[in-house]
Amino acid sequence: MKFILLEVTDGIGVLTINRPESLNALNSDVLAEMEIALHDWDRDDAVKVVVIAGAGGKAFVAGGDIKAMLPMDARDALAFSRMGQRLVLSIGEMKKPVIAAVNGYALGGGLELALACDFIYAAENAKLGLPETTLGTMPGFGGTQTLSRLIGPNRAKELIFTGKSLTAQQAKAWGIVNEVYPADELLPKVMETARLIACNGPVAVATAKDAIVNGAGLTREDSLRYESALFAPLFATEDLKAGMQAFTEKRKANFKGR
Ligand code: CO8
Repeated sequence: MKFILLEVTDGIGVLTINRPESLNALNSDVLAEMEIALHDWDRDDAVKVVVIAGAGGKAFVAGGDIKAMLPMDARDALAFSRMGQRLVLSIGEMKKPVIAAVNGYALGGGLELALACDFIYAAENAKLGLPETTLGTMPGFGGTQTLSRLIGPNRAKELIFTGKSLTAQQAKAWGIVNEVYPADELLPKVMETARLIACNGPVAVATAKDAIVNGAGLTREDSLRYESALFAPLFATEDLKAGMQAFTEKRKANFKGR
């Protein structure tokens, strides 16, 4: 891989976008490498949780690569947007939880990528926004949909129409970011949370993610039916018996992922 770094420690895969000279801007090569890496990790039992970060300390991702987008025509733009959206959808479909560690700028496609993750922890220096309209374009990597579903259409419109950025604390107040930490504590805190998740039953975590992601578009009744349909088969897993048995014996369960 040329533009991403991959490291697995204690069941946690850290994918670091590594183009610091361009503030980790996303071009089609970065997207292609991410798609392959995430696909592989989702099938790898050694990886229980995924963290996405940006190299260099100044940015998570400062957006789609403006220099790569400038010469695009409408056909190229459609292909680029669909490629990015495929990545967004695949993160939602992954069995493994994906946490975004936002250090510095998460702008445009960078915020859209972070929003595609299951949740975001940010450093105090983070700046989050969708400045695409300041460039004469608009979010094309899922942002119009993910942001308005997360914070409501009115706040999403304000951010997208003005292109202004939020500080990490403002983004937390708006429900975009779960937690904010000093920059040097961000990755350790993300890893701490990832380790907590990695201790839990992998099938249960994956199934809960499925219920939340795929139940969201259903009617209330259908979503509850969907939840039950996912809940019931967990009782046929070894992990559920191991988890409940361990509780009755006042010890920690050792989950096997089946
Ligand atoms: N694309 C390409 N290069 C970038 C980008 C970017 N988005 N952001 C920064 N860079 C480059 C700069 O050009 C510069 O390179 P060079 O030294 O060769 O000139 C280098 O990174 C460092 O950047 P700056 O010198 O500008 O650093 P500053 O600290 O002065 O400013 C900012 C930092 C404020 C983040 C500034 O770089 C900036 O405004 N960047 C652009 C932010 C932006 O507008 N992002 C949205 C882009 S559009 C988008 O994301 C649409 C995506 C939709 C589809 C995606 C599908 C996958």
